[in-house]
Amino acid sequence: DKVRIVGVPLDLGANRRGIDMGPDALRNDGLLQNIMELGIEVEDMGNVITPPRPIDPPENIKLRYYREVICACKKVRDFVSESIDDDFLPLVIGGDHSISMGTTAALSKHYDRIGMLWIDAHGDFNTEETTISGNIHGMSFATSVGRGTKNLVGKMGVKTKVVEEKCVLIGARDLDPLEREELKKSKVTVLTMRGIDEVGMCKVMKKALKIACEDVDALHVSFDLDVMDPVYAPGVGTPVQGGITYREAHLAMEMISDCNKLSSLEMVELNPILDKYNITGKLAIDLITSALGKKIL
Ligand code: DIR
Ligand code: MN
Ligand code: MN
Ligand code: MN
Repeated sequence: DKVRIVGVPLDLGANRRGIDMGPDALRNDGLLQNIMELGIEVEDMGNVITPPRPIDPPENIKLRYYREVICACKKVRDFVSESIDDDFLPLVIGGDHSISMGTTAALSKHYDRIGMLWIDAHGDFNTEETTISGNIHGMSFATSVGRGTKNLVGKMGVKTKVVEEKCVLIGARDLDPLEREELKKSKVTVLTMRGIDEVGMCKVMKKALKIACEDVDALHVSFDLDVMDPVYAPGVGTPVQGGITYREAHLAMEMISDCNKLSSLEMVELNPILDKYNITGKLAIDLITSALGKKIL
């Protein structure tokens, strides 16, 4: 097994400063060492260059800084694509969640049928038409399955191979009204916090993996740290009460590792400025190692 790290210090897809420091915080907390200790070869491609925050206010308030976000995502696409060419599993560390548009574009160049787990308090299923905030990190799931306007969809120059019916949203508890309606009409399976409360993470993950791992040639896992309960992950841009616990998150990652289909992993929305004693960064590293095969026994 070989892993290549792609850092994306982007915060223009979100509305808060600080997320751009996520990738370096993870490195400082020992991301590489922790992966190496698993006996996995790991390379760090460093951070992609992201455009500076423009001085002028965004020209389209329903799609804030989309030119800059697209520019950064193209670089993510190229780094991730090169990693796959070189037989490395891409580990993309954010950065705000808009970077998924670059990752899924790269995967779409290499695979024909991609399943995806989107682990997030939010749906990220907005489009330019449904968004309230205008922040692109709330649109990256929709864009990755080809939904939305031409201002985002197709901008990576690759037709998406992420299959909507092979996508599962896990841990959702904060959906915007129109986003919610679009999700319900879509073929995405939504496994909410209520479902986790009712049947437990094990059953939820079994169902999710059955959908996203069978009859696909790649599995992408996109993990937004705000899916965690803020008690365990205070260092995120948009914390939401009532999230998953430390153990539930680990169980999910261990089950992902066990399915042997993982082709790429994203860990996003770490905000070191809001973190307390780096617990969110350290949690992110623990979760990454679990997904990469770390076992208790
Ligand atoms: C909200 C928040 N639904 C939006 N989304 C976030 O801006 O569209 N996603 N924070 O992670
Ligand atoms: Mn290639
Ligand atoms: Mn998200
Ligand atoms: Mn989120």
